[in-house]
Amino acid sequence: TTTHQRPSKNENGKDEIFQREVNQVRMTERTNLKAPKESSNIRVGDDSRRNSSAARKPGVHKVLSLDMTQAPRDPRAIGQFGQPVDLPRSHDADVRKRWDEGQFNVYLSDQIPVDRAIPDTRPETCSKSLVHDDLPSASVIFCFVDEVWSTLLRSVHSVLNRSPPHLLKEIILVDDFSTRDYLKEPLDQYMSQFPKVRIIRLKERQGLIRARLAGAAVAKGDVLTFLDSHVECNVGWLEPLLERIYLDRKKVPCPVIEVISDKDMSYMLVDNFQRGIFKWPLVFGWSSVPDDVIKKNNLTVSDPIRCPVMAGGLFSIDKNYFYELGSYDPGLDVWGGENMEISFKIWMCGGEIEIIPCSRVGHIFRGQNPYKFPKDRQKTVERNLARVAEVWLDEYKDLFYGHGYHHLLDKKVIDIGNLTEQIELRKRLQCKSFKWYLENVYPDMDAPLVKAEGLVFNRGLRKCLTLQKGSLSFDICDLNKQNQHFNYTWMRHIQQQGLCVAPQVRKNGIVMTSCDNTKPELRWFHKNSNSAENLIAELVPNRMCLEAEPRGDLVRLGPCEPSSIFQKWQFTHYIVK
Ligand code: LR7
Ligand code: MN
Repeated sequence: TTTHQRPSKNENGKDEIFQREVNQVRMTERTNLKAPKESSNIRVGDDSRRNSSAARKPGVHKVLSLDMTQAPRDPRAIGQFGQPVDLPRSHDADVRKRWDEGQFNVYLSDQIPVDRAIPDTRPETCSKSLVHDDLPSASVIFCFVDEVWSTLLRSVHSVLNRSPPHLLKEIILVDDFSTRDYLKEPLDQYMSQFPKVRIIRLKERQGLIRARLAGAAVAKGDVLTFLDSHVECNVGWLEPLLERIYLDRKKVPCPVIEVISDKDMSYMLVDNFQRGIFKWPLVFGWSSVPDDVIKKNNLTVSDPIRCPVMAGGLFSIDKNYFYELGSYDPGLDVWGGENMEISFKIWMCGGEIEIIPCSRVGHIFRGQNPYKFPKDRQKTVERNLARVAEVWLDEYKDLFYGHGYHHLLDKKVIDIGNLTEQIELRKRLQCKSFKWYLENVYPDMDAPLVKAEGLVFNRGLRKCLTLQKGSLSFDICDLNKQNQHFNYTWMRHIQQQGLCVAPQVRKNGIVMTSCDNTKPELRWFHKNSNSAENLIAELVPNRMCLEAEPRGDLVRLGPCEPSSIFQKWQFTHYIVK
């Protein structure tokens, strides 16, 4: 097992990396495949199956593993069968020169057949599993902006060649205002040989979220299947997805997303039992299904895996259900956050997200976005996430803001736009709370509502902060005294009920005021540790600290002095270290 690293979607500047375990796949016996007999050969665009009695008969059949029956056109081509290509060093300059066109090895991709074979990485039982004959049909939607020619074509060919024709209603290519010439007439020309492929051109750059909505709006199939434009669908990928929706239209199945190497273009198998999760502040990642969940449910490698969140790019959803859910928040711009939005929406409003191990699609993971953002990239993504947090996270949104996004609360700094419709939608659908989601869908998630709580002990006085008749003083520490209990929150408030400790700069005093997330002056820096630490007023100039007056029982604001024990404070419980 090797480790494939790719940057996470964390946009707050930290270079957090989520790792996806991958394995190189050996050449399979497919290499020796002979040309198939005519009869077993189902050609692209051939709809004859629809009218055949076999397809009409109610019942089930084995998943169709279409192009397994066909030998590839050119078995000796490089990259064939998904094998890694090690170009001689003499090509390094060419590789480098073209890298930025797609943020992967474009030079190599252009030399690999657009309809190459890839290894069948499904668990063994998959090719024998049964699906219904009367599955819903799918519209496959690819959105792209300035996608590389060879990868866009490979994506389309993999769908055409590996989807049962009677289930593939159409392929919709949504051009999100690309600038490259080859994506204009040459693309129209090329795709005109495939009656099922339609191209939609957006008149201005909309971003992938609104581009998907534009594709969905014209789709004629029963099911929408969204894919990124640099993927390769594996054999038998479609039917297992449609089968889940057939069984329950509120299931939202995702294929296993495998890794196409950005360097050598090899197709790599990922580990079993991986699911999509998030960490704060709404950073997507992969993690193993907890062992107790596998044991309790007797999960085998081919069973669907319930996922707290989806990666975003690759999934099928019943078209009507997609619209019942209010589709995507159309206020989300360009890239990012929409996977969180749709995931919370699906789970909280009665649906389910699953990864289907018998459905596998390779995706080129890239280190950077190869296209420009109309506005600042970081600002775009954090604005999207703030919209999601405001609509879906309830009281847990403090955890989002508290992980490096405090600045988003200042309405003068960023305008996250109008959310009335999204909030209305959530009410109308009678969706459950985020607390319910955490408890029922993602119980292993760590989501404490406060960072520290309990008594606030001052090391100098050896007494505790006490709130009496609206003002702060000290008293002998006593866990039974409710007026000595404070929370240190994600907003960095020192809080009792709705009241917050606030610095009064002119008098070097301290007052209690109503807590308000948008007021940075109510925030205190405090290192969570088991020794007493300073409480530093965030917005006050010249670093001022909360301190106890050594002789009185008063609290005041003083210039921070690292050695002063009267400025050292300790909460009873530190929930977050
Ligand atoms: O403005 C844009 N317009 C577009 O049409 C920006 C992008 N796009 C297209 C783009 O050409 C591509 O086909 O949208 C698709 C997705 O963009 P990528 O490939 O740059 O996204 P990604 O693979 O880096 O990121 C993942 O997260 C995104 C968050 O908004 C989307 O949900 C992507 O679909 C998603 N990709 C996957 O889930 C594949 C697995 C990667 C992971 C995790
Ligand atoms: Mn992608």
